[in-house]
Amino acid sequence: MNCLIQNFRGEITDRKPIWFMRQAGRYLPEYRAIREKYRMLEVIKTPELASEVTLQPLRRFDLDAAIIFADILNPLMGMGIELDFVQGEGPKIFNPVRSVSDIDKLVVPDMSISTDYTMEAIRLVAAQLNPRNIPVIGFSGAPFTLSSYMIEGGHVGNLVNTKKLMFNEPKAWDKLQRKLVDLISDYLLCQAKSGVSAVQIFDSWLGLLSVEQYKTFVKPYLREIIQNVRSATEIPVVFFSTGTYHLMEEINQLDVNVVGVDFRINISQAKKILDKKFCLQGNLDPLYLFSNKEVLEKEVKAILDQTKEFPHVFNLGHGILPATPIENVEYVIEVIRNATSA
Ligand code: 1CP
Repeated sequence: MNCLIQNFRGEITDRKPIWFMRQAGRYLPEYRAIREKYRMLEVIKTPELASEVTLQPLRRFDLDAAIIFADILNPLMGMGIELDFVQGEGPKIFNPVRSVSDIDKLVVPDMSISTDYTMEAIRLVAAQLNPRNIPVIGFSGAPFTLSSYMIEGGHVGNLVNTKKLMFNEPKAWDKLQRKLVDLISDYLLCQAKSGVSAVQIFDSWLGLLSVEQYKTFVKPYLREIIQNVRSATEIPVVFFSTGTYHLMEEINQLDVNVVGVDFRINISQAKKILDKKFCLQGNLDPLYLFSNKEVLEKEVKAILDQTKEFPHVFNLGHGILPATPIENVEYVIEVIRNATSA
């Protein structure tokens, strides 16, 4: 079995598994070359291009997994959400969801059809990587983070519209969450059928909620998705969020295999709060990739020292940034490979 999957399943291995969130992206010249010719959505919707971009970082670096190239937002197009990725601005939604009637209009499509392009990209990548014993990771946004984009219409900011809907119209919120539970469960299970070896749920903006808000407006839906996935497939499930130190006791109750830890938390501290059963993933601050080699090495080694005694997958504490120097990505991997025995 691949060392990443072994750790995800609760084993400690000699080889430290490594992958980076957003490992396919603008910091790679070969990615920029593709993006000069094709729009973001074209890359996502063309299986050969999505597969090519997914494989790019694995040609350069000694990584232990690929993450399928897509975005958390494109699956929403099948619901009737109109969106695009605007150069320099990030995602933009042209028909944000603000009222009960907007929510009523949203459909829950069959994801094997509406995101057939991603399923085909997964099959293409898995055909290349599985013979080399390298797993493909699938993913989805979590209902809360997806809702925040759907409601705000783009970058989430302080969530003013999202919280307004949550607080003033809890029934409408529930209706939206139920549609997203069905969509996300179907999406993740389709990815499992298409050949991913693990799935990661991104709840990137969860840290903007209080514990009570989490319990009321997020927890029941998240639990249902995890339950749906776990009861239908054996593949490990990763839960990633940021700014959620105050929610660790809650995250501890999720029935997932792996907790993605962001860079704000000391990873050994996170381990103390969380049950032994979890593998942890993370958590180098992506900004250390802009520092000098001495600082970078010290920080990488600090994470290695803290994670010797439990299942752990090395990753960043959030996505890799577009201006990241490639040689520093190489250096992180070199430090890890030299410091650990395999
Ligand atoms: O080429 C470009 O200019 C597009 C930049 C880009 C890329 C490379 C976007 C727009 N999305 C992606 C790919 C992507 N997004 C992946 C691919 C696989 C990989 O990791 O290599 C993944 C897993 C995502 C997930 C994603 N998209 C998240 C969750 C993770 C996180 O960073 O918190 C979020 C919040 C998004 C929304 C999004 N899409 C793109 C941008 C710039 C953003 C963030 C916008 C914002 O700040 O709100």
